[in-house]
Amino acid sequence: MTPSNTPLADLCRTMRRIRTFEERVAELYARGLSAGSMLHLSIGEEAAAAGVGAAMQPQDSFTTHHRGHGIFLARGAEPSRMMAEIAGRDAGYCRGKGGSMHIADMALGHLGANAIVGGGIPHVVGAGLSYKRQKNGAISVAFFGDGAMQQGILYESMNMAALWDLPVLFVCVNNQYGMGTRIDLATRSVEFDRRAEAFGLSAKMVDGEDVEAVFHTAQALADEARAGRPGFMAVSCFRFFGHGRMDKSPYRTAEEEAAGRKRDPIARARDTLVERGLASAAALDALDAEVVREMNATIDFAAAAEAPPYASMFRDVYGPGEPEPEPLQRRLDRILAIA
Ligand SMILES: Cc1ncc(C[n+]2csc(CCOP(=O)(O)OP(=O)(O)O)c2C)c(N)n1
Ligand SMILES: [Mg+2]
Repeated sequence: MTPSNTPLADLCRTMRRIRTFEERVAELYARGLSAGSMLHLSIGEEAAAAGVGAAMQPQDSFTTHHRGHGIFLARGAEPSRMMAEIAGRDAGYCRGKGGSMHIADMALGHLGANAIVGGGIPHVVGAGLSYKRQKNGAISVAFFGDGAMQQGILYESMNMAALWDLPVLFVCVNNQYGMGTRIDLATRSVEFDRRAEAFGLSAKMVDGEDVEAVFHTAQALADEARAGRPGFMAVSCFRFFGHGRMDKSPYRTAEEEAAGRKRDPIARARDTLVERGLASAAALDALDAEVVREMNATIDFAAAAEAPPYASMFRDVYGPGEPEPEPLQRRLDRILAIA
């Protein structure tokens, strides 16, 4: 049987594509080809992206936190254009000006990744309000980390979404850490669903090792949100590597890391497919090899792509109707005069 005939196989493949893509992102960084110094990998957290992403529809939109590569891939991003963006190339989704942490694409409903913890959350409330008025059947989904559970903007956003019956879903990817701070050192209450319920949202906690559970929970909450009952879900998972590429996680013991990495949603999905007789290990290996080929090509594409031309520095940065930015040469002259 071909594994792609089952939803679990599709979810497994999406997770494999995310992980392999991010392994290539790490390679891009190690080779000095990434733009900017910060890169955040979601390896270990793939079930949140794949499971919720699969429960969304083409008309839906979303925002992500700074660890959002996987979510965008799960929503149909073209990996080579993503890699080009992360490398700061003109062929990237934002012509190299967004990079890993500010990637966006209106065509795929990506309203923007955001480096400010909690920063992307209120945007989905605005999107949800517009969808409600347009009656277009779309929902808007905010993805954020457990760190944002301690940000006030989340509570203003949940309150407004509930009060106005907006088609919105809040998704907390709880990887147990905000940078080097373990979640129980950041809050006395880790029962996040109870916080959301207090605002009148439908709320669920789900195990991020089990991608099917994430998918089914997201589907149920997305259906409710589409009917004007906003929801919240927290996906519990483990960040396999450091916060950023330079972080060697000195705040975690080797035992904790080893135990955390055993909570691997991809290994679990593979085992389940084989146990249920839905795929052979050999067929899954062949699919993995195909994904590796696909993702290897993204590095070659990004490495060969051009940087944006110097003269385009301010193009696409300001919206139509916004005041013209100061011409580049004049700005440089002014800065040099001050220096
Ligand atoms: C408002 C704000 N405060 C602090 C930071 C610095 N910062 C960047 S990422 C991060 C941790 C975020 O943790 P979490 O939300 O759990 O996301 P994760 O990195 O675990 O995916 C912090 C504190 C920031 N970017 N924005
Ligand atoms: Mg976190």
